[in-house]
Amino acid sequence: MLQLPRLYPILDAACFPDVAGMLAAAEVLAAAGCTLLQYRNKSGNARQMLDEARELRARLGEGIKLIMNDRADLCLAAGFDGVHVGQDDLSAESARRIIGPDRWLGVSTHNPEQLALADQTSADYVAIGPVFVTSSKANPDPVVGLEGVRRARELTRKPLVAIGGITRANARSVIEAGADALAVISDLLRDPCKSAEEFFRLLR
Ligand code: 3NM
Repeated sequence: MLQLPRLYPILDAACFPDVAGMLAAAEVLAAAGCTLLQYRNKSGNARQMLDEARELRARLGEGIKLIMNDRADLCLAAGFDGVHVGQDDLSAESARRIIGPDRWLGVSTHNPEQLALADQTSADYVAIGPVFVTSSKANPDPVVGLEGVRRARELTRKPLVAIGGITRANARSVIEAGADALAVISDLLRDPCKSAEEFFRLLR
């Protein structure tokens, strides 16, 4: 089974003024000690996404695990380490067929039914969210709260990633509810280095 780091930053292209800004944030996060990053781009076309993903790979080197959001094909093309699929993307098994047995596969879930189904797949980790209110996702599912994280923990032995509205202020409570790792977009944006270091300190 995977050993996920506590902090799982997501680089959402929409949160940066340009690609250079996103790449700079990625480098800062890597320098601060992050070893797992997800690249997310809900509005770019395939070519833009591949260019940006390859640039991330080139800048960050092989020492960091890079996960592609949604697109198993681009995961392979960019030399990423895994793909993360949502409920409207390829199914876990279809994504698995594309990426093969060794790359990481993550699946988003938003309720106990989805989580129990994801648990039966070959996913390497499952995500549950949104834990709290988030403004980083269009049309988010209903908030599951810490109770949703506890319930998810009861339903799977796979590594559990919590996502949605997670900040330094609530991080500890989410881990205590049973999450193995915290996926974060907004609370890493303003000062990625300081924020990542504070997350690490809080989650030790
Ligand atoms: N997925 P922030 S919530 C990308 O519920 C994403 O699956 C979610 O961003 C889910 O840390 C979310 O800024 C947004 O709240 C997370």
